[in-house]
Amino acid sequence: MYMDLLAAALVLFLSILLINNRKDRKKLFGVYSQPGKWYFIKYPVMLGLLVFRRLQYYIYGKEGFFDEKQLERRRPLSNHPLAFDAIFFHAVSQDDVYVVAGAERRQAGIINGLIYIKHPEFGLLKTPKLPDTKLNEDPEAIMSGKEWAAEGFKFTPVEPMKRWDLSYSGKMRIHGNDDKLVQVDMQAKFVSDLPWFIYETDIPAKMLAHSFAIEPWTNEYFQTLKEAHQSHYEQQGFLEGTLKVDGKEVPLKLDAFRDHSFGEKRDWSLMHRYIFHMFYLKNQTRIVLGVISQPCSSSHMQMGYVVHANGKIDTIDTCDLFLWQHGEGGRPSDDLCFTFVAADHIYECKVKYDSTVAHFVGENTLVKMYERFLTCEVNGIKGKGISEWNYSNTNGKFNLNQYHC
Ligand SMILES: *[C@@H]1O[C@H](CO)[C@@H](O)[C@H](O)[C@H]1NC(C)=O
Ligand SMILES: CC(=O)N[C@H]1CO[C@H](CO)[C@@H](O)[C@@H]1O
Repeated sequence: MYMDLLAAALVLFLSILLINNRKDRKKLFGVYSQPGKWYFIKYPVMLGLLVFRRLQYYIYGKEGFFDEKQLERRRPLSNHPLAFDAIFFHAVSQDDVYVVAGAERRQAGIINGLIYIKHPEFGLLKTPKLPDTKLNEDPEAIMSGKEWAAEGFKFTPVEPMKRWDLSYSGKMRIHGNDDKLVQVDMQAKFVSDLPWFIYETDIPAKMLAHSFAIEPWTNEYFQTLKEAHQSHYEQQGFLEGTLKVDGKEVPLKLDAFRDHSFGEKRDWSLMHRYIFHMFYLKNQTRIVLGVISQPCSSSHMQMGYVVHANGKIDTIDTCDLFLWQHGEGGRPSDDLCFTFVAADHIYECKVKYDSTVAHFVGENTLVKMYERFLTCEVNGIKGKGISEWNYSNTNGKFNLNQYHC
């Protein structure tokens, strides 16, 4: 008995010695961490911690855990200079109509806001200050505390997880024809009966555990994890309304997506880069996939899900879209192929970017965002979509002047 224990201790000691002497793999391109020698222990530990933290959520469900009314309103900004409260809308139709609209509330009545509308009849329209996104929030909106409004646009939550109203009234610029201004009036509503998806608890714990387990664990690292906390949820739905350009009116009827994020601080300078895809297939299946690199918390994290026509959500479990293989030099790729697995089903995606526009956020120099309108094919089913390629412009790692749009 005694000898057995001694032998076991010896084996354990020698294994630790052996593993500890192994070399960790270098970060790819100096940024992207790879599973290290202790990954096989770090992963289950992290998985355990995450599942434990989520127990309450697993027991009480989404409704028992989150208050929809509280989520679906303008959030008061904390005192932190980088506090934020941001909403975003995407909408797409199979006949090439696209709407992108976003508003990020910041301190001192600043909103980073933008609208792009792409329509076969009118071309690609953009709010006049783009590529600059810094706008002044409407004083009435600050007073009422109900909506996100600045320089012509207004986004208003009407019924939690059911309806938002969007409007824009003002001039817009025609892309590629930069001096031409047109008068645009858009009245639309985002409506939905589809489930919402909240990142903190709906991303599979396995995916998160993997992303955290590949990073070096230091005190500083866990501190950052605690501080970098943001809330983010998304919902699929439909955008319906009318668009009037220089007096000519057309109806809008699009598949749509929206998100809402808020938190103590959003520091765009911590981000390295990310690619985000949103596919709307002809058969009403929708796919969301983000690959994000924020080295202080996770240098490579993948997250996404498939929403079936009946509203059922399958989360993505593995994916072979790696940031460093696409556009790491600062020039977004013209097309892309990758695969992922959700609910044991393999999806093969082909993406072709049809047109791209760019803008800046964060005092206009911190982040360069490419907003891309695309055609896709997933397992043979065609679709349309929108992709965002966001690059941090602070670390000087990218040459961001290579792509003209
Ligand atoms: C729609 O297409 C996707 C991708 O090919 C497929 O996974 C999904 O099952 C299809 N949905 C229906 C209802 O056929
Ligand atoms: C998914 C995501 O974080 N997208 C961000 C890309 O950049 C815009 C700013 O233009 C943000 O508002 C989005 O939230």
